[in-house]
Amino acid sequence: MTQPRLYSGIQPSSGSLHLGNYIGALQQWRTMQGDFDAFFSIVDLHAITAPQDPQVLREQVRTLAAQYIAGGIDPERSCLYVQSHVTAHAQLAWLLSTITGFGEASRMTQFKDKTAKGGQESASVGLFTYPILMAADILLYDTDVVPVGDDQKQHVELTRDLAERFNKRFGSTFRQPKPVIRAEGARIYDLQNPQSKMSKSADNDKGIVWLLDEPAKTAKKIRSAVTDTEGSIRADKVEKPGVTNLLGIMSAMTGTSVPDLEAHFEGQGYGVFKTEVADAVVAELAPVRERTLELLADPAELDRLLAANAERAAAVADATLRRAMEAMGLR
Ligand code: ATP
Ligand code: LTN
Repeated sequence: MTQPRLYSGIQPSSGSLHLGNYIGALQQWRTMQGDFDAFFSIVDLHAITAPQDPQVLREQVRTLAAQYIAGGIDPERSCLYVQSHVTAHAQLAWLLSTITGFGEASRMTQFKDKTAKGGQESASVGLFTYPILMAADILLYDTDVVPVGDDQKQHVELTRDLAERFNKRFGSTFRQPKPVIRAEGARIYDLQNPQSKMSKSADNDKGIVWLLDEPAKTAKKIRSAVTDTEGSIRADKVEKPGVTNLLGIMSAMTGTSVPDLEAHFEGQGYGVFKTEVADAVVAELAPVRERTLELLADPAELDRLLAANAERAAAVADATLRRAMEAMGLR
C-alpha cells in the first residue's frame, strides 16, 4: 500500500538550527516519517532571498543535512535532498508566478514581517515571490501533508489556492496539500524576549538555544531565561510568557503534558524549575550535537547521500513539471 506523501523544508541560512526549529520541525518530522512517504528539503534557493556568502552557504547546507540526520531523519527511508539540486523547483515557480495575483502575494505576512525593519525598497523581488517557490516545492511532489510551524500556514494556504486555480484553468494537475500544525509547543519563544518567536535573526544570542551550542552554554541560557516576579509555575501566555515558554519547551523535551508539569512543579521556585528544564534540554540535544559533528567529519559521504537523494527527488519532480507544462500548452 502506498503511504501518503509528506513534504517539508528548512532554510540553510544559519550555522545551526535552534530549539524552535528542532521542536517545531524536526521532532515532528521524526515521528511522522514512519507513516508517510516523506521528502525533506534543504531549501537553499529560499535562503538566497537574503544575502549569503557562497562558501558559507555551501557549508551550511552540509551542516543542516547533518542535523537533519542526527535529529532522526533517516536518509535511506525519507528523501533528504537539496532544493537547488532539482531544477524543476525554479521552473515550476515561474509557471505558478504567472497565475499568482500581485495583491495576493502582497498579503503574505512573512514578507511584511521580514521587511518591517529594513523597508520594502531594499528587499529583493525573490523575497517577495518566496511563497510561490514554496508552493512549487510542495506541488511538485504530489504532497498530501505539509508539517510546518504556524508562521508558515499562510504559505500553505496560498499553495492550496494556486493548486485549485491551476487545476480549474488547465485541468487536474496538482494534488491539494494540507498543512499540519503542531498544537502543543507549535511556537517556541525567545528566552530573553518571550513575546517574540525564537528566531535566527534575533538581535540577542542569549535568547536562542542553538542545537550546536555546547551543553554548558545551553544550560546557562535556559537558567538565564526571562520569567516574572509572581513565583508560581503555571502556563499563562498573557501574564507569564516566559514561564509558559519554558513549560512548552520542557513538555516537548520530555513528552510530559503541561498540566502534568504544572502539578510536578507545584510549590517549587524558579531556580529548581529552570535547572530541570535545562537538564531536559541538554539530555535531548547533546547527543544530537555529537552525532552532527561526527557526520560533518565525513563531508564526502554526506555529499554522496545528498546526490543520491536528489536523483530520487528529481524523478518525481520532473514528471510533475512535465504534466504542468503540457497542461499550460508548453513543450
Ligand atoms: P527566521 O528567523 O529567519 O524567520 P526561522 O528561525 O523561523 O527563520 P525557518 O528556516 O524559517 O527558520 O524555519 C524552519 C522551520 O522551523 C519551519 O517549519 C518553521 O515554522 C519552524 N520554526 C521556526 N522558528 C520556530 C519557532 N520559534 N517555534 C516553532 N517552530 C519554528
Ligand atoms: N518557508 C519555509 C521553508 C520551506 C518549506 C517549503 C516548508 C520552503 N519550502 C515547503 C514546507 C514546505 C520556512 O521558512 N520555514
